[in-house]
Amino acid sequence: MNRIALITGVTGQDGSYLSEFLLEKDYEVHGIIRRSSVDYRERIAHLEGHPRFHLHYGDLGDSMSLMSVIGSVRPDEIYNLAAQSHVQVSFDVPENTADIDATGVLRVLEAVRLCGLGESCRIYQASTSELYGKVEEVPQNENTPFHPYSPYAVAKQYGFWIVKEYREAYGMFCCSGILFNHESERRGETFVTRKITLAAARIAQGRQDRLYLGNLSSLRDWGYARDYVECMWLILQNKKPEDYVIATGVQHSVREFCQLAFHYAGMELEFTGEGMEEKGIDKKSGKVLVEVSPDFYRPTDVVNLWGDPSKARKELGWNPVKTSFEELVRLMVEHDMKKVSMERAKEQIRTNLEEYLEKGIIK
Ligand code: NAP
Ligand code: F7E
Repeated sequence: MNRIALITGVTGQDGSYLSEFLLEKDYEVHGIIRRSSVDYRERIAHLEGHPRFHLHYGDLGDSMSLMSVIGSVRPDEIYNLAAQSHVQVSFDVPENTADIDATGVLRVLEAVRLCGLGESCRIYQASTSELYGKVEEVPQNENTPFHPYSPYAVAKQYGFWIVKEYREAYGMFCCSGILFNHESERRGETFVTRKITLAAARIAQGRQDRLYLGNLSSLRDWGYARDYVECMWLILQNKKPEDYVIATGVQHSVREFCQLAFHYAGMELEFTGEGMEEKGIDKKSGKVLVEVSPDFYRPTDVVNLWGDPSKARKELGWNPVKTSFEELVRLMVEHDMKKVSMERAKEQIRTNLEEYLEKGIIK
């Protein structure tokens, strides 16, 4: 019998990698998707039609849909990855963020309990280093106090504690992975890493003049998403339900990410000036390629995230540095250089076709 996993947030960056990972491990994988007026399943399109991959409509804001899917699928493992996951956006939609990222977790836990699966179903909750927020200790581990510093982080803090509560009150096997930033070729295009790699590729190919960013000095512990989904699975295979910090243990600034990404795209950046006046200049041409814009500053920003993955390394046998920072940036830039080339080629073909149609060369 194949084990059955249910993934909320299956269309997201992590959901897509986790689906691939679990299918390779012979799981039957079910995913919850939202109805959308446009097709937003690009990341999992290659999995649709797989005999062990099934999608169900549902929403973390809708208890009935969760009860219905969980009750019919009766999963052995649930990976609750669904969330309004953008920190800056959480300042614009704080109520929705709280509903999905906080109460949504409670809805999943209650649905499992009410469907009579409390003793058999293991639950992974996608928690976050944003809980450390205005950090009280560097680097951060499982014992570092939380100081959430955005509506997103406050909502995720509820998610963390309600998971712990269900574990202690009902003896359920539910755990949180406190994951530090993890990126990939599938990262959403408005997160800083992907925004940078796409811009570097567009600038290198003459499709964009300049990149505008916010706080260049912000520090992050960036890992590779493909490596991190393995840890989600390992956490649920553990003997005891426990929470784990998942990070690389290596820290870099947004500025450093930028310099490396532009380097892989064939440009060497030099940063001059300070604060809002800081600029990234192409050493060869002297052109300003990166500027700071107040639009990308947050009302409160988390600026010093650095994880200590010792517990995960020791207890789960997980390798936190499988993919190095340099390799991650290179992978993302290479992917985006190809993506931009493809876009250019498609546009050229469209222009040629339009011209041929206009001239009557083709009908
Ligand atoms: P992502 O790419 O933004 O994906 C989020 C997923 O949640 C998407 O599939 C989205 O569906 C779904 N979703 C949003 N609202 C929903 C709702 N109301 N009902 C059902 N599904 C909903 O995020 P990610 O980077 O894969 O992250 C996965 C999880 O890990 C999130 O919970 C995030 O907060 C957390 N996390 C991420 C990181 C990181 O660095 N990536 C670090 C720590 C924690 P649509 O496609 O329909 O929008
Ligand atoms: O910002 C700074 C920004 O949006 C990183 C989510 O997956 O990881 C992610 O949240 C840093 C911040 O990610 C721009 O101020 C500068 O300090 O890429 P980000 P995030 O906020 O760390 C955590 C762990 C999660 O849980 C979340 O779900 O970069 N920054 N300039 C910028 N950020 C953005 N987005 N855009 C800029 O132009």
